Amino acid sequence: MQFTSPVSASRLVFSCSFSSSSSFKMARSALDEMTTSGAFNRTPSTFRNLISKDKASQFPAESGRYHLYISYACPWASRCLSFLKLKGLDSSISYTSVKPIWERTKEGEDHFGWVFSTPGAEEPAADPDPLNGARTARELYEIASSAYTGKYTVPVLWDKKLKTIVNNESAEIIRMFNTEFNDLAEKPDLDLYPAHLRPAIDEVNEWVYDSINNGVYKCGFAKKQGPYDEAVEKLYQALDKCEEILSKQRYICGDTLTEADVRLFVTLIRFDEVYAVHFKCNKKLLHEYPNLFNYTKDIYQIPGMSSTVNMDHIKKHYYGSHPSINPFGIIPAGPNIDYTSPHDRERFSS
Ligand SMILES: N[C@@H](CCC(=O)N[C@@H](CS)C(=O)NCC(=O)O)C(=O)O
Repeated sequence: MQFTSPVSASRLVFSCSFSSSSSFKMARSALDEMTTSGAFNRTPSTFRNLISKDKASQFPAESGRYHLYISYACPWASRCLSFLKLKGLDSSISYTSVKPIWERTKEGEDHFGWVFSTPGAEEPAADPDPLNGARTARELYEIASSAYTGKYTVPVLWDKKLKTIVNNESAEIIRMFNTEFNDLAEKPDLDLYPAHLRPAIDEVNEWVYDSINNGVYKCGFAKKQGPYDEAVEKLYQALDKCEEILSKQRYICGDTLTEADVRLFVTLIRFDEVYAVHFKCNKKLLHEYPNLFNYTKDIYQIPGMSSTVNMDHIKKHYYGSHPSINPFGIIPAGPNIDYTSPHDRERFSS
C-alpha cells in the first residue's frame, strides 16, 4: 500500500469504493473481497484525514482529543498501537480493543464483524466503547457517516470533539503518531520515519506489504489453487530476502529501528501461531529462519512492544472468525513460542 501525500486536513475526505463482486448496500468484510479468479483483493480505506501539529487545522494534535479503536488481533491496528507505545502517547491518546471474535453486527443481516464488550462482562483485554456506547465497530462508521458502505475495519482513529472518524488507514495513522504529537509525546526525538531513510523505508514497505503483510492474507483467503500458489511463492521469496538482509544488519533498513520494522513485525509475530496453519503458510516456519526469528524476539523485547501483542486475542480471532476457512472454530494448541527468550541481535551493535 502506498502512503498517499498529505491530504488537506481542512477538508473531510471521504470516498466509497465498491468491489465489482459486492452488491451496493450490503455490509461486507474481508472475506467478500474476491476477484473472479479466486484471489483476495483488499480494498482501500476511506477516511483519510490527517491530524496536524498546526493548531489552526481541522484536526489539531491535542491531548485527550483522539481515541484509537483497535483489535489486538489485527496486525494493522497493532502497528498503530505499537507507535502509540513507542512514542509514549499513552497519556494523550486513549484506546480500546474490541472482542477478538467477530459477531453478527445487525439483527437479520449476515454481516459479521468487530463488537465491543458489554459493561460487566468478563472479557480480558476487551472493553465496552467508552465514548459512544457502540455495540459494534460498524456503529462507529454509521455515526461518522450515514452514507458509508465500505468495510467496518479497525484501526479507527476517532475525534471525540467532532464525533467522527479522522482516519482508518494504519499506514497514515502511524505517520501522524510519529510526527504530529511530538509536543505531547514522551519520546519526541524518536523518529521512525527519518528523512534520510525515507526512500529505503518506502521501498521496503512496498514489497513487505505486498508479499508479506498482505501476502499472508492472499494465501489464506485464496479460493483457487493458482492464486494461492502465486501468493505463497511471493511470500517465501520475500521472507528469504528478509532473512538475507537481517543476516547482515540488525534492522530491515539498517542499524536503527524504523517504521518498516514495526510493519514487518506485526506479521512475523502472528506467523507460526496463526498464518502457518490458518492461512496455509507452512512451507517454512518463522522459527526455522534464524535471523528472522531472533529479529522478531528483538523487536518484541523493545519496551512497550510486548504490551501490543495479545496472543489469546490473535488466535481466537483468526481461528474463530473465518468459518469458510475453519468451520468449527477449533484453535490449534501450539506452538506457544516464547518471544521473551534471549536473541542474538546485539551482535550487530557497535
Ligand atoms: N488498510 C487498513 C486495513 C485494516 C483491516 O483490514 N483491518 C481488518 C482486521 S485485521 C478488519 O477490521 N477487517 C474487518 C472486515 O474485514 O470486515 C489498515 O491498514 O488500516
